[in-house]
Amino acid sequence: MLSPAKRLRLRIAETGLVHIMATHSPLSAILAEEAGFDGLWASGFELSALYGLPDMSLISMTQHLDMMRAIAGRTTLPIVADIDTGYGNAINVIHAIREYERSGASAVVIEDKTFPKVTSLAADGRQELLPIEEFQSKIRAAVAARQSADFIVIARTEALIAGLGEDEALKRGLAYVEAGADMVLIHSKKKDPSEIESFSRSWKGSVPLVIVPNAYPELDSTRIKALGNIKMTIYGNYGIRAATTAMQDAFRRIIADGGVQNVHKSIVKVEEIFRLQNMEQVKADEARFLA
Ligand code: SPV
Ligand code: MG
Repeated sequence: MLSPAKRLRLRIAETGLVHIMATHSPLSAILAEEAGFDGLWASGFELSALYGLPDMSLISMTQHLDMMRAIAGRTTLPIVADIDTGYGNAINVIHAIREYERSGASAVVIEDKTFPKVTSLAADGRQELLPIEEFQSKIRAAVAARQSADFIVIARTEALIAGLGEDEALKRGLAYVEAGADMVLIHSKKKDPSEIESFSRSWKGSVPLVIVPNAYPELDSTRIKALGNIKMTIYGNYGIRAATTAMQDAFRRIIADGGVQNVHKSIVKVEEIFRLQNMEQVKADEARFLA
């Protein structure tokens, strides 16, 4: 049996572009697996939102790890864990890598912001970056701490998010490759893909790129593949947004209708939830062990 990390590496090599869906719960992970994604993004933004909190280093590593373990227990897909800034300095990163790898992650993304971070897409968010050398040390620490060579360390630069421009972003990306990163995630909050496409065309690094097309949704797989060096796309907040849309719609209709008499026709039946809960297995176990 190949490890999930090995399978993720093979899938990247085979397809040239893996599609990674954001999750905030085991249920959302099961739905992403059934829909056909290549892997899961254990998103900090989504888990923060699930708690009704902003994505600003308020969720602890323990909370995020607990959820990631619960997700790993209900899916066979590889998990890319969003560990934000790595929860501190290089020493914290070593601890985080050990914990996440042991808990079933196949990859981590670490970003070059200072702790505590501010969510990337907020207009006028405070975006402060670490000095390059300090972040290189965190990447070196991550690479040294992994047990399996298949575990993927992704370095994320927030240079474009911080408004520092493409030259700084390229410089940082190359420095992180030199420190041992397996892939570089380039993020942008510009409402069109021009910054990302330009970065991709200028990228001379020896490792492939990762993107999170949240702000520029028109960058679809055909356009991404045409760029040639982006091998992973993460659908960063689509799980929690889809869930929010569905709940807002159903909850408002129940209030408006004065009951559930209409809404029940447009949502899944409880039998579908039983299926997702694996109730069949419970029934079989009952027959076998409780008879
Ligand atoms: C996340 O999903 O937690 C991310 C992507 O890091 S973003 O929120 O766009 O920064
Ligand atoms: Mg995040």
